[in-house]
Amino acid sequence: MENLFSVRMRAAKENDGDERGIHISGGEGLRLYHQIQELAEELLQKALTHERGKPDTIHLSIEKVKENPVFVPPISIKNHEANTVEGGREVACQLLRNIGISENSIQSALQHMKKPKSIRGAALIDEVSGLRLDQRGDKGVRVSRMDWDVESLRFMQKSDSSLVHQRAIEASALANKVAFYPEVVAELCWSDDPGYTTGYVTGQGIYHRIPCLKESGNASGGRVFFIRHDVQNIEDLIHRLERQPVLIGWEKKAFE
Ligand code: PML
Ligand code: MG
Ligand code: MG
Ligand code: MG
Repeated sequence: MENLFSVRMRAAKENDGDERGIHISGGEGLRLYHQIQELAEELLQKALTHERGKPDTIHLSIEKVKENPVFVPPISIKNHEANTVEGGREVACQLLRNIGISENSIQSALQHMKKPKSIRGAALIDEVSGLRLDQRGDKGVRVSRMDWDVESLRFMQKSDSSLVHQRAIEASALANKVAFYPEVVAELCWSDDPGYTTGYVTGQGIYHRIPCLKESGNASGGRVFFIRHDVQNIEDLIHRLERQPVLIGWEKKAFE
């Protein structure tokens, strides 16, 4: 039985008045000791060559995970079609309506996603009122300590061609962790990277990949989690989103 390590990177550009700077890129994974170097190098490469620009600070943190990870079986993936941003966003909005998210909340999420200064983590909003529930401002909630179980990913890749793209692999690991919590009804995401225009909606056990969620060249994006209206303890949910180690897949082995 081997220990797992959480390997995390965040890169930022300096910005007067904001000690954490402007977000450039982030990434992470859960790996065994002998795999740390490989992932750390990949993440450093990602930070140094990112299309959002050259960072002034790069934080790389490597930490032994002390809790046993929870295995979360992956949700299914559905690929949608759209040729225009209007069309892509309409697909996203219709999916959110079908999941039961209110029109107020959908509009509030879109306003958030269109902000020119995208936040580093996710915004948590009420599924009915659309009001922001976390108190994290520009930082948002960074979902952390999750990764695909490698064998489960290989298995999923046999039936789903979208899981060959590194982006889709990383984003779906995060989306699977988020969808696992019953307090989260749905998620809307598109990248803040100007060149990447595919995003997704998750809800009711499906990761819906949607092309054309923004114009190429646009650096606005992020994540919104729609939270059940009756959730009392938002801080407890935030703690699990940030700290609970989760492997996406089916359990075959145990870690000590
Ligand atoms: C990001 O990298 O910032 C988010 C990417 C979301 C879309 C991932 C996919 O292609 O499925
Ligand atoms: Mg990212
Ligand atoms: Mg859920
Ligand atoms: Mg990004």
